[in-house]
Amino acid sequence: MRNKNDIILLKLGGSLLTDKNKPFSLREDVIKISIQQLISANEKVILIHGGGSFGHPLAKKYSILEGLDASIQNQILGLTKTHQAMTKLNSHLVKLFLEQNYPTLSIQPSSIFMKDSEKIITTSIDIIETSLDLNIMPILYGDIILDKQGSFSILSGDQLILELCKYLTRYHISKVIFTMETDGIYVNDDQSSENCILATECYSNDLERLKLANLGQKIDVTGGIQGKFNVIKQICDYNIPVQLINGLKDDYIYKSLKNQKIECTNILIR
Ligand code: IP8
Repeated sequence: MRNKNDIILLKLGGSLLTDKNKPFSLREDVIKISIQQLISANEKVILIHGGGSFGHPLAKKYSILEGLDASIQNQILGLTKTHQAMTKLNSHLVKLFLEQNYPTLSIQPSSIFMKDSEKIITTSIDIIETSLDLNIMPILYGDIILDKQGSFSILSGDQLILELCKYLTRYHISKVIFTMETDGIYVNDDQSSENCILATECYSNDLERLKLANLGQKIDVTGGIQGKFNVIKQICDYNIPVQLINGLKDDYIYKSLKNQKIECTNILIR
């Protein structure tokens, strides 16, 4: 049974919500179905979404991840445009929730997080906790992040989840769910490089050793699957289980939120 302070962190991947091959294009049907499942589940959730074809093309064009570089023309303008693109995607999602009378609040990661000598800091985590107290679902997203040394970078949705795991104190995170376009992590079985199987259970400290099947994962500016593994491992170090689920399959988001059985990858803590 859930405790009243239990929450779930759910990440809707950018490649699920948008068409990554076409800048600024939404996958409206996927978005609507995902939102409907979240509303039906009606669990205490913090929703985090990725950048997809909104944030990534601009971040790449202006090398935002790599920080301030005077040789890149209009980089500062590109930085602000990257943020603006993310708020556009975010407000679309918030609007859809509100149209269904589901209270959600957009919280700008670039306003509550900063970097200080590579460490991510915040003084505003209580905004998120107070929203949860009020039964409002906070919606955050991969964003730009400014640093105290005068540069900037990207705070990916995955990294943001890790920071929430670190900083949330009044709420207990019962699990983190990452939605993707496959059922989870596929690995090659030992005999053949052609046969790949779904890893339904995997210990966090075995992630690096997995013989991953190449399913043509799209690489984004924030690190692709290896970057995700790195974050997952650190989330598990906080004793929080992680589930990688297929966001395109019927009711999987709902079922995962309700702890019902689905075909997916569960990352276990040893
Ligand atoms: O899609 C990246 O977030 P992600 C956000 O979670 C930007 O990696 C601004 C590219």
